Amino acid sequence: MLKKLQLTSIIILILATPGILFSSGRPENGKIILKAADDHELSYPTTQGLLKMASLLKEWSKGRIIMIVYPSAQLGSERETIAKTRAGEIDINRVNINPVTQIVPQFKAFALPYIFRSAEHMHHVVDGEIGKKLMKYLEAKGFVGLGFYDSGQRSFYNSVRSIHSIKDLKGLKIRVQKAEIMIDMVKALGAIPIPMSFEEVYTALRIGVIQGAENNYPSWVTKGHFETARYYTQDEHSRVPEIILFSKKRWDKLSAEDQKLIRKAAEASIPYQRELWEKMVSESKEKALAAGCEIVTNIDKKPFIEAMKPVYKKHASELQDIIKAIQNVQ
Ligand code: GTR
Repeated sequence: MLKKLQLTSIIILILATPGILFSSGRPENGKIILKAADDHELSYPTTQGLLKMASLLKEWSKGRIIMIVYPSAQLGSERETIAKTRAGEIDINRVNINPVTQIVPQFKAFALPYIFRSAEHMHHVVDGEIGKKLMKYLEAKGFVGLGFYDSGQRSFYNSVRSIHSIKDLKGLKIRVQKAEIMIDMVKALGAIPIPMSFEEVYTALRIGVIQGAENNYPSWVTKGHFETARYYTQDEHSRVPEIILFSKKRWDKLSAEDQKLIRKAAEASIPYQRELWEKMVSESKEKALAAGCEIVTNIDKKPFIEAMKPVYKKHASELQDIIKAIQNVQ
């Protein structure tokens, strides 16, 4: 199935690019060329979501709006692409909410440990009024938010031992995204947080600079982390979504009709991404088990939830209204 997706993606990319490969991103012959970044490979659900958006845009604009998707962090790490998007060098950027919390702290509400009860709860929150409200804060920082993709639950994995309780995490060097809330979360559990970019994790695990990391099943597997970090414990400490950002600098130069079309294409790609996501989670889990990895699913989460109190105290005290609103969403 992945091979089929990859082939489709390559075909879409080729169809979407004739004659514009070396474009500066500015309109040529009336065409609008949009540069899009993702740090996952072509077959990953988020990149596939962007490719869906690209093909819809091309179809609906009759070939006038061309979106070129650059996968596998070709345009830089998340932190770099976020800066480039703000500067208008990248038009569209699919990133995780964790690094965005460094720019728009209100988004910490979506990154807080155990804030969402389930995938459905998260969908209702991010797709509803709360999601729209938080997206508005992006504009003053140079971004327009187009929608949220799924990223499932994040859990710990490591190369040393299987984790059955918090004490098993003690002293382990765990890579985290460059986001204070993640650093504090790992500290609160007695492990040592090591912030580094996603692209460095594979080698860092191999050479033993870190002993573990935390992520969803698909990232653990597609990035090859499972080859070294063979113990995964489904503690599900966060369910932080992905977001599609558009550069405000570039957005403001587009006509209202084109803005509408782009929003519509992004929205239409969301259910597609979420469907692929579900499949990818089970495929990744199966692949890791077949490779002999150990997965712990029956962990008591109560002590983990309890241990997160300092994280809430430090990061959520100004977010009480949003947190209440999230909890009230059914
Ligand atoms: C993944 C996410 C990536 C990146 C990565 C990380 O779940 O899809 O964009 O944020 O986590 O841990 O850096």
